[in-house]
Amino acid sequence: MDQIRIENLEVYAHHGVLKEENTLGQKFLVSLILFTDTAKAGRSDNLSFSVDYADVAHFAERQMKEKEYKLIESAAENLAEQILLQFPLIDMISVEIRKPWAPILLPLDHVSVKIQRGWTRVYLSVGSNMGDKEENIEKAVQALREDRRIRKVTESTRIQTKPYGYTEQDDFLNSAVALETIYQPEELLMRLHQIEEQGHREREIHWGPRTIDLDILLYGDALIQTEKLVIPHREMHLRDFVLRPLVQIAPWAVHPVFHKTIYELYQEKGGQDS
Ligand code: PH2
Ligand code: MG
Ligand code: MG
Repeated sequence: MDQIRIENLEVYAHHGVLKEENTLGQKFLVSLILFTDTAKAGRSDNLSFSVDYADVAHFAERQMKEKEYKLIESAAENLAEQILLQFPLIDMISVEIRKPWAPILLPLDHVSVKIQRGWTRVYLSVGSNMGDKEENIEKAVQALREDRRIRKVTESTRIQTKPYGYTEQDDFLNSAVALETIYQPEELLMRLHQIEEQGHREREIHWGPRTIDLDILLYGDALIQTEKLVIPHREMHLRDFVLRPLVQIAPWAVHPVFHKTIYELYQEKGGQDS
């Protein structure tokens, strides 16, 4: 991916854990790498197809001065997020913040943090088998669309499916959703739980009837296995009600464990109910 770099932007600000740092302030050096496709701007010589580095630099200086943080980690996190939200052509950003005058009573060049953040493509499975199923799904998708940390939401068609697993329950309405997000995986999980709660999801029987269920299938090509979260979803490749809508919107997405496309996984299942 192409890069636009802003190196060692000097900003006088007041971040710090120590009181002297907050009252006196000190010099910060901010370096940004903007990952963005410059081809169209390059071919046309037209700035409107690119990101104006002057705008980004001024925006960054304002962000660094406006809010005060104890940690340069927080200053960097905030700066990365605000720039990603403000400049949609930036897919990913590296933010480095240096403190050349860090008051630690020892000589040093500088201390710094450097982080990389960006928009990650995510696929969700959506299901409902209680109440007004269409409306439950519609509301959940609407909530995703309205979240500023989520963009480019597209939904497959909604299909009626037989309950898989615990079968003594009503048929499901299922769909798949593609989106991009700047939420970290666990943050996204918490946000989805929030949307489920707003849809009056009651967690009673495991795999039982539910008004709305939002499951993360893929998060970029991340492999995650914690107590709370397993990505890729551990059974996505086995479930027709997941693959059938997903293949509509992401046939060439690659499962990062099996190294197979969604299309291949769907074909292997033979499009059969499972
Ligand atoms: N979700 C389950 C269990 N079984 N069956 C269908 N057809 N659709 C679902 O969304 C579904 C299911 C657990 O989340
Ligand atoms: Mg589920
Ligand atoms: Mg779930």
